[in-house]
Amino acid sequence: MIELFTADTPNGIKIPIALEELGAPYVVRMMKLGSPELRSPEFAQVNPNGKIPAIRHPGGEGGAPITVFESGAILLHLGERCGVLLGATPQAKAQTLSWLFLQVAGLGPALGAAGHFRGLSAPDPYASERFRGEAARLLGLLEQRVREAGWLNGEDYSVADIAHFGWVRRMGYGGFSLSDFPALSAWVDRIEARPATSRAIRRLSQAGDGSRPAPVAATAEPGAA
Ligand SMILES: N[C@@H](CCC(=O)N[C@@H](CS)C(=O)NCC(=O)O)C(=O)O
Repeated sequence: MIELFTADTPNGIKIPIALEELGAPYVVRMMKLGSPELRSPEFAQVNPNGKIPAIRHPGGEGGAPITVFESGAILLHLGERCGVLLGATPQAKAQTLSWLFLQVAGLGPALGAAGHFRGLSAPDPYASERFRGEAARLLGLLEQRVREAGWLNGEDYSVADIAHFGWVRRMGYGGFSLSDFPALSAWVDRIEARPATSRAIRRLSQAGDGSRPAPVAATAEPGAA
């Protein structure tokens, strides 16, 4: 069984959506952001960087668990294990990687920083404009891609769409409105209409906020991922 360490955030929702698409059984360990548990030695065994999302499952050398952190790495790891959600043709696979990396290295950090500086009691105009401007540019690029290609890899639904979905649906945090991005708005609706997405959103919302500490030290239950 896969253990998923997560929270109800734009990065945290990506992995349950992928797991639900794959039909892989998993147990949710909700982690409270800002809690000491994220920086604990036990959780460092799963993610030395002390952030969610991260996963742990059986299958490593000599019975050791396999651990993966960084949402983009987890999405690729799961897609490779199951041979799905990565694109069917060489060009679609290449595009899946490209748009996935643009999310984790580009839009995610830009929207996160735009939201952070926007939320300051005394906003710094330079920082606000820098990150808001970059996020706006990237959202414009995504809007164009989705309008022209449907799905981000140009062929079918993939981990690239899942990665961007978590952030695009929460673009309000960075001071943007989906109503200004009609193609992205329709793309969000299409992803939200997928049964796997509804199940993932429901599962996280029912899992609490991590106030009751997750048993990080527990070893993963036996069974194939
Ligand atoms: N690049 C990482 C970002 C992970 C990240 O920033 N996670 C946030 C929640 S969305 C977190 O764990 N914050 C808690 C902290 O930094 O203490 C990924 O894509 O997984």
